[in-house]
Amino acid sequence: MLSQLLLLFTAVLLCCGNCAFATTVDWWESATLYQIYPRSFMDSDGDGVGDLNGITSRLEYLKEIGVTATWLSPIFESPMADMGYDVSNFTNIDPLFGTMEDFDVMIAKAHKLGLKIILDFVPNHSSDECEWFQKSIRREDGYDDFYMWEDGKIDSQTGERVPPSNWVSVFSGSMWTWNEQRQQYYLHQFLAKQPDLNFSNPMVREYMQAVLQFWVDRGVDGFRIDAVPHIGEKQYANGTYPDEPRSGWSDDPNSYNYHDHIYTKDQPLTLEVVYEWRKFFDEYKNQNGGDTIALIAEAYSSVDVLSDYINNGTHAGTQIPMNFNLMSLDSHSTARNVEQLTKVWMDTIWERHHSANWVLGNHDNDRLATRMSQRKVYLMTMLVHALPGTSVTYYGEEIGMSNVDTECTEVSCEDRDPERTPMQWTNSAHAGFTTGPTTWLPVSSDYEVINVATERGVARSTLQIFKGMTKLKQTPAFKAFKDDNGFSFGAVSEQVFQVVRTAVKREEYRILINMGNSIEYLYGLANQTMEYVLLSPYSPHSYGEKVDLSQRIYLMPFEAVVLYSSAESS
Ligand SMILES: *[C@@H]1O[C@H](CO)[C@@H](O)[C@H](O)[C@H]1NC(C)=O
Ligand SMILES: *[C@@H]1O[C@H](CO)[C@@H](O)[C@H](O)[C@H]1NC(C)=O
Ligand SMILES: *[C@@H]1O[C@H](CO)[C@@H](O)[C@H](O)[C@H]1NC(C)=O
Ligand SMILES: *[C@@H]1O[C@H](CO)[C@@H](O)[C@H](O)[C@H]1NC(C)=O
Ligand SMILES: CC(=O)N[C@H]1CO[C@H](CO)[C@@H](O)[C@@H]1O
Ligand SMILES: [Ca+2]
Ligand SMILES: [Ca+2]
Repeated sequence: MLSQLLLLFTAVLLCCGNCAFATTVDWWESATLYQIYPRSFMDSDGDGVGDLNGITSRLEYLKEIGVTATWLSPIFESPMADMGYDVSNFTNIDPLFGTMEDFDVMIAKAHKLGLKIILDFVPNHSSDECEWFQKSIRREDGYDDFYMWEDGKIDSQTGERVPPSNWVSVFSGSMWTWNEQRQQYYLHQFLAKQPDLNFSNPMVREYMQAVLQFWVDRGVDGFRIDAVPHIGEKQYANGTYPDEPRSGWSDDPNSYNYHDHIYTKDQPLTLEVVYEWRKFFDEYKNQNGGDTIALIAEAYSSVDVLSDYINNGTHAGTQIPMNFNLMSLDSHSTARNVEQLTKVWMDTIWERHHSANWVLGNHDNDRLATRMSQRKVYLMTMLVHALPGTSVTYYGEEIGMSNVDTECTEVSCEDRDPERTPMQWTNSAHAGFTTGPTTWLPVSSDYEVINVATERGVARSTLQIFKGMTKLKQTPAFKAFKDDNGFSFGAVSEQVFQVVRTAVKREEYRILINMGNSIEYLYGLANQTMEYVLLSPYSPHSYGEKVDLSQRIYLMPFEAVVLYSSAESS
């Protein structure tokens, strides 16, 4: 009897261990995420700058291409010293993008269409023009410790006042800037115009939580948190700040790479804050109902650190710490390189949390077509949607937009402008982005060929492949990815990457991607016959054609295919 009970117990325990993952898949776990850079998506009023009404007018497009949720780069009130990543009021819309009413209309329409809206939250700092910072300079009641103020040290040799530590900001130069009025240094991990908030201060935490609440009350479905690792800094109990050691990667003491950032990145305080936000969202959902609020983190950190951001064993944090590994692929990368990069994630994060996401690009990096070449865009599109988990696409990548040579203008002079140019909608003036005479950044010269309207009409365009893949993501075989044997993937030759997705009822999809420029022959891949259901531009195969995988099969250079079989058909 006792042993039977024990057996029963063990069975239950085992099942909890394994089956907890096998049950339901929450919306964010297999979502198709899409990043919009609001300045460049769609202009509604002819001033050449994208805006909220523009986005609202294109929500049907997002629906059409199978997007689950879109995250918007910052739309908050800002002096735009860092393109909106310097927020002066966290609960106001910048007039450049529209009004709060425009925002409400956008959210309402998105929800009606079944789309979710995720906002970019920039907590590591505010603009120096934020009222909080102004109050802090004046040491107004409650705001005294809102930012990171310090007297600095007296250099024993020169007798001069020097910053409290040797820390170098991400954009180079000291992380500490002297403020004449307050007669103290303040800390800024980024620009001097972006003073860091003091997250050891309970009032700061309270204010930032109130900001999050403000937006979820307005219907926002999640947040992408900017620059997460930079939230907390190390300070000793005696009030001093430890200098950071040399990294050996740079000889320029003013460069961010000069130091190893062991005291200004991924500090325990940062994890604590992330856990606090997640707790707040979970409680909010428990009280108000609705879907899970997603917390996405931008953190260029190691997988071990990312693992702790998700869950450190006792506390849950971000559901989606963005996985930037695939962004290191270039035009020479092979299927084996893809395998190595995916393995890094699967061996740690998947092992520990059964969670995966794949990011191909964003507003801080070269476009996919530029990094890997135009004809590999659809290969990567197939890859990120074939892999289990969440896919993240930067606007314009679904049609294969490239970097554009931009020149400095009064509005912007950024080395990151080339990947931020206007979305290419049609082959008419300004690619249909605006009805006005100019655009804030130039439209790519390739817009007459690479645009939504044209690609919509071509059966095997990059856009149609994107749509085909997002549709597959909705099938049981793709949704069942937490079950044992739900998927497998890896390189089947140096150049061919394979992903197999299987549903419980023996429905199977097999995605084969040839990353190389020669014909690839594969022998005895599986003991079954499958059917071609999705084909890349250079494929000589046709839809509905059958292929016997126990025999030799071939893939043309840069060919990618999706094969299908079900228990009935084989
Ligand atoms: C932000 O703007 C709102 C509305 O104008 C205002 O009520 C609030 O005090 C502002 N907050 C800050 C920090 O300036
Ligand atoms: C941050 O706030 C805490 C709590 O209010 C305070 O003790 C600490 O001195 C502040 N830190 C800085 C660098 O101002
Ligand atoms: C402050 O504490 C740290 C760590 O315990 C120590 O290394 C440092 O020398 C102390 N500094 C001063 C000025 O007491
Ligand atoms: C997880 O983080 C929390 C909050 O920072 C901490 O109190 C707890 O000890 C950590 N748990 C583990 C297992 O490290
Ligand atoms: C990682 C990183 O640098 N993220 C953002 C943090 O904030 C700065 C300054 O606002 C942005 O430029 C970065 O993109
Ligand atoms: Ca506009
Ligand atoms: Ca900080």
